[in-house]
Amino acid sequence: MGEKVWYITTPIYYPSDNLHVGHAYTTVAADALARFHRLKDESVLFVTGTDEHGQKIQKKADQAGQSPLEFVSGIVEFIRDPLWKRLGISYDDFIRTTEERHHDVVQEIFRRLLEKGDIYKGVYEGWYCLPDETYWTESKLVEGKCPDCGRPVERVRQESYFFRLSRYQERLRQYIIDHPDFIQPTSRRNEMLSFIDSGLEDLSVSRTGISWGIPVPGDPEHVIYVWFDALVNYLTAAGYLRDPAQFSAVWPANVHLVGKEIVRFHTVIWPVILMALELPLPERVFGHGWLLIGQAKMGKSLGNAVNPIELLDRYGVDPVRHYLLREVPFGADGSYTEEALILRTNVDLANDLGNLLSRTTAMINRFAQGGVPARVVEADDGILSREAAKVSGEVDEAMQNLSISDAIGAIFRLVGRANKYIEEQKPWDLSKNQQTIQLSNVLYGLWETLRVVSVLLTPFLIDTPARIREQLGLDTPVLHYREAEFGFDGKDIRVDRGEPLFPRLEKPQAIVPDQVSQEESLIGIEDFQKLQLRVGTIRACEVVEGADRLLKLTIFDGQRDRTIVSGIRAHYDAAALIGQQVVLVANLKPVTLRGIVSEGMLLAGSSDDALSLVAPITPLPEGARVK
Ligand code: ME8
Repeated sequence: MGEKVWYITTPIYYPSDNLHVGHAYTTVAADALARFHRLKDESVLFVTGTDEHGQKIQKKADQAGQSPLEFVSGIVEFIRDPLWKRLGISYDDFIRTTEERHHDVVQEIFRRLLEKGDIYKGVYEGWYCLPDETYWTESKLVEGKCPDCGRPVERVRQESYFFRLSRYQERLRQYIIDHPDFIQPTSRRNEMLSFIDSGLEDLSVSRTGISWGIPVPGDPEHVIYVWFDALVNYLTAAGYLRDPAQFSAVWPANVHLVGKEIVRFHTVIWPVILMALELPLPERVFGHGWLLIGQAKMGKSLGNAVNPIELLDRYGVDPVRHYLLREVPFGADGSYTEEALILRTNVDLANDLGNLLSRTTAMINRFAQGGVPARVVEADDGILSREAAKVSGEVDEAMQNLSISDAIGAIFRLVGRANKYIEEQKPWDLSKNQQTIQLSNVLYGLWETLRVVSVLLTPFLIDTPARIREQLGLDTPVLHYREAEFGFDGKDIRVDRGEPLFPRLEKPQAIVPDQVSQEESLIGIEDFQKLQLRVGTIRACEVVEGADRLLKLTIFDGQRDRTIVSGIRAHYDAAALIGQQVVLVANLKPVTLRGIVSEGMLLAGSSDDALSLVAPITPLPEGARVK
């Protein structure tokens, strides 16, 4: 038997409208997982697609004066290109439920279950939620409305085919108990267990009076319920009944990634269909949280959907992916705001990562004439190599657990550690003091860390890993996760000083400056020259007791240590500031704060809750004038 293919799916989306950032969220997450497993040399099948049948789509098409197939085809094309293409979605298969391969599998499954008696014909009388395409019994309604979406339901009475969920209630319950990883996160598992305990009734799996769907075999008055049709896509794409060799390599799926509102379909109806077919169940169904606008779910019908194409136009693919993958712990709900996207990009990508790269390449040019220095093991403190090894292990583990945001968090911890290492090691002093072996090791360590970071970021970001590597002088793509460890020989490699990786972004409202107020407050150069701004290095830092906003800093300004009291305590850990360079106003009249004489002021940028000290991008001698 060949190797098991790692099979991951997203929900197949309704092409009833253009997709929004919520759909991009699931799809980008699945893509990162697929890319991660490919980087580990596994064969991967990553499938996404569209759920094209059902009454809701038919109504939309009628309104647009088009046939349902015409109507959805335009949207589906747009989803594939430009939407998924520009987001870098590396799907292996895109399944449309209107394809013949799917039609045949759905009918065959229906036929088999009819034959087994797991599907039977009866009369359905109850409630139907059209937007959700879901049937409900009286007892499950909440205040007479759909318990999932809160919208009105309509009364229906019709002949229908039923699927015997009730027959499998106990078996399903036991399966979920015996397989603690089947439904994740755990909170969703508990919800499903109590749903099952409240009793499973047989499910109506056909409708009459609509034509846009797959007909029940032998009874074309009935079309198959759209959720039954949709769930089967996971089998169709795996080659079920069509390609036995592919199917045995692919099935069962490793992960069905879905939003939390459709976990029930995937962990009650879907496993029972598979049990009835005597097929193994997927390894896990992971129900992630929602992106919210304010308190409400971002959604097509709520009028608060954000168009991913606009974000891509404005920010480019990597800031958008980074934000979606990093901002919210995977599994939880989280608010979407454009301000948070900008802040994330500035802090992580422009500042931490961008600065590390520009400082490293600048120092290699300045102190090693652009050639990657060799590592001299005896003099190596191993700080960065150990941290890199630890982080690549953590990323691996987090990705196996689908903790995508934690994985990226670990990578940026490594970036942060390397930035701090520069301050600790002070390569400019090593150069001045001609400590050449130590200098080589430090520069090599920084270069290696950035190379490892380029490997670790490969599943998440599309262009950035190659852009980092280009500046590092590497023209080879990342091929394997194993490359995420120290030991690369940088001999003969020339480092390039390229463009900044990410420009710092302005807040959207700040992009258009207010002309009038700007002119009123213009100053001449002579005003600016009154300010003496100088570079200093923080030598000591402590909290000011009894003042929860203040830190007391000792800063060397090139001539002497001066004390400055600054209101930045909420934003910085005192110990972490030691060794950092800052810009200070050196000719400010001293003031006494909390009994301490403060001789100057630190420059910092701030907006709303964010604050960041201003510092030279590459280190400067203390006392250097800023102008
Ligand atoms: O449910 N936050 O399709 P759909 C996070 N066709 N994710 C969101 C989201 C949000 N605000 N909004 C949507 C269907 N999603 C069925 C699926 S599968 C056999 C059939 C994502 O177009 C999330 O993955 O309504 C959610 O489950 C999916 O889009 C719903 O997409």
